[in-house]
Amino acid sequence: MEKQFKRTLVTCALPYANGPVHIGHLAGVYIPADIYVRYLRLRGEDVLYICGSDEHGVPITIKAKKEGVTPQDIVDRYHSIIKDAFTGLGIHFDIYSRTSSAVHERNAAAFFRRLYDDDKFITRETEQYYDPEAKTFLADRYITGTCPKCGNPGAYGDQCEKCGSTLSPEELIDPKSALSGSAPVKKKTKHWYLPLDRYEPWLRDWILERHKEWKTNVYGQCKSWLDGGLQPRAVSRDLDWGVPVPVEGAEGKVLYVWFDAPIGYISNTQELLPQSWEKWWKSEDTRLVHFIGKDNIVFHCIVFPSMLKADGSYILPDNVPANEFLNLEGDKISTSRGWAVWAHEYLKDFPGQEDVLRYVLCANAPETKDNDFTWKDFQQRNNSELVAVLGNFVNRAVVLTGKYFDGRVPEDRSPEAIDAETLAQILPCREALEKYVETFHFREALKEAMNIARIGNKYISDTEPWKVAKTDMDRTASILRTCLQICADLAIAIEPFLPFSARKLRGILRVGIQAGTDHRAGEGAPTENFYAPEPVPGLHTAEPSGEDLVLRWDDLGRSDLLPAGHVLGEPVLLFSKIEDAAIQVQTDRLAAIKAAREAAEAAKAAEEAARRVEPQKDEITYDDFARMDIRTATVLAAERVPKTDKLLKLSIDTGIDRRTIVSGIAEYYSPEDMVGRQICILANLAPRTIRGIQSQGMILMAKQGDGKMRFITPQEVVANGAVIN
Ligand code: B3M
Ligand code: ZN
Repeated sequence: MEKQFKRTLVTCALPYANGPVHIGHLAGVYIPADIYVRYLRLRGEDVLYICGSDEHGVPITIKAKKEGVTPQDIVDRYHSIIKDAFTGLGIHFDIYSRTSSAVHERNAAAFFRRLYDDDKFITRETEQYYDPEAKTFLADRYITGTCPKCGNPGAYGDQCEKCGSTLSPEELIDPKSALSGSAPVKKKTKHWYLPLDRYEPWLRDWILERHKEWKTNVYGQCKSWLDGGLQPRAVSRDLDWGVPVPVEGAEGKVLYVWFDAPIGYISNTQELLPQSWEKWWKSEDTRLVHFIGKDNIVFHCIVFPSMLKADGSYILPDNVPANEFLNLEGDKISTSRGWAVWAHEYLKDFPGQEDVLRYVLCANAPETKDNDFTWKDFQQRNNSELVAVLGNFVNRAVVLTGKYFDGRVPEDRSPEAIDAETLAQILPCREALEKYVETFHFREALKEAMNIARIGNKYISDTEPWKVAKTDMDRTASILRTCLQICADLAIAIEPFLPFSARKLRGILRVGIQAGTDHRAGEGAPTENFYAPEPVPGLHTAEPSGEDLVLRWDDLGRSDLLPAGHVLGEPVLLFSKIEDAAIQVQTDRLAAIKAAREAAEAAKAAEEAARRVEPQKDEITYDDFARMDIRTATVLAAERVPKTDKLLKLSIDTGIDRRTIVSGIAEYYSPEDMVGRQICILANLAPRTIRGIQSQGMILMAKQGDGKMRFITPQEVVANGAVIN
């Protein structure tokens, strides 16, 4: 028998405030969490919905340094962009706070201090790279040097972005500090470590024995971490941006971002509910669920639970339904490479179509394996699913009711078996939807909600009320009444997934939905949620519209949701077709990003190739060299050699004689470039016939690592035939 909880605490991974959120974040974490919370609230559950910006960590300080601003400037910028984007997409956390808040700094320090005072940490003294000029320790990312694997001179102390190798600063050739450029030195530094190894037996039991119900990808990753053996993990860093370590003598040290960030969930709860936060975090009646991406599994299933266990007064997560990754047009989404669809940009480009993105990201969610987002699929799902099925069914039902019954729900004047049989199909969809949502299978749950629209669409196409109306208005009344009941089912079923469209549909049907409470108002009584209909004018009737009907989740699947005579609102379109032009704008934008990246990579590759130096040849004696007769010469005439784009035929004055040399420099020089130039030649090279032309000698060229050729010319003009020694 599953344990009954009094309340559910849902946390969402705190997005790093070093960039906007993109569709990968939304599909992986925030849309599934929002569906789950909305659903639980519709079921009348008491849910607390927590998130906020994760504002510490080295990437933020690096971005600040790159832009010449402070880390606070960076997090302020992105905190508000991220927060507005969530609101714009209907993701309404009870609080969206931030880890640079005073509450969090106090709370994270106090959390650390409790573990410190209880001797739950071990300390280790290690040698870290230190910048003697900037007088600061250097995080790996702050050390640059040449990659030992591929020669990339701009590799970082933790990774080479060119060949992708994971590195350590010790491996870098000629390491330099990214702060001052000086050579870093090794210096002893003390840090605190959480001895995860001590929690291994407990974690094995808690996860592997008592949470076999966790998603396969999550359970599997935890098992491999545990099978690999856990090591103590540092919980402090030498950085000046973060929560200072609250221990005497720890100046210049801050909490490691992955120690501090999960505590942010607790801090944000305290900020919202200063009096009553403990019942959410310390009572066994609370069910804690963390929504995260797969790269955060170890922190939410191993590290944070060990921290909570070490403290001993907190509950532990009951589930951590991590998703895999979403790719974009077949390529990994990357904030640093700009390869993303940003949430805030989507809202600007597709105003009023928030639900289309919610729909596509749920339908394509990477729930069990990485998945791909394409703009073509986005357009196709909108046009052939949302518009053609859901929108079309609702619109036909309401428009025809307006046409034949003055916008009022008709009496069931002439029922037939197909009506009740059709309505009887809704309850199984609801039951399946509930099972899927409660086990975090949101893609399948969404399909069940859409099945209700498919059932309605099939029913109206099969019964063809527009034809029946020509002869039998009573039958038409029953058909449309049945359709409108299904529309009311949809207003409830799509609410967790498509809240904007559900609100519009409530306006068309003039129904409100009684949902559970939320805690956005903070302390005191939670706010009752009544999802009001979007106000729309009454349809075809001078009378004021009837009383808004109030529906609940449990009404879903009943066959008499809308009573006869209930006045409907205007049949506004729930969705609109997305034209190719709108998609073209997006694919052009991505193409431009890809082209710019490829050009930058090519330029970088060429630059690096140009610096590549050929190894020295085998040693020769002076006599070997002395046999070569190298002279100055001047080009008198030049022309391309037919049928090749590499060769030039040059007539030159060697000071000894006039001769022809054929040279492979046409890629780098035009004939016009060459005439009049003084060059250096190897005069006594045995003549060769090249493309039928006898070439007597060779022009000396400097060839770079990238193959680019430049001819050698004396600094000042000297007489032709001058001997070069
Ligand atoms: N800031 C998100 C990430 O790894 C990370 C989550 C913290 S949740 C406590 O992208
Ligand atoms: Zn490399």
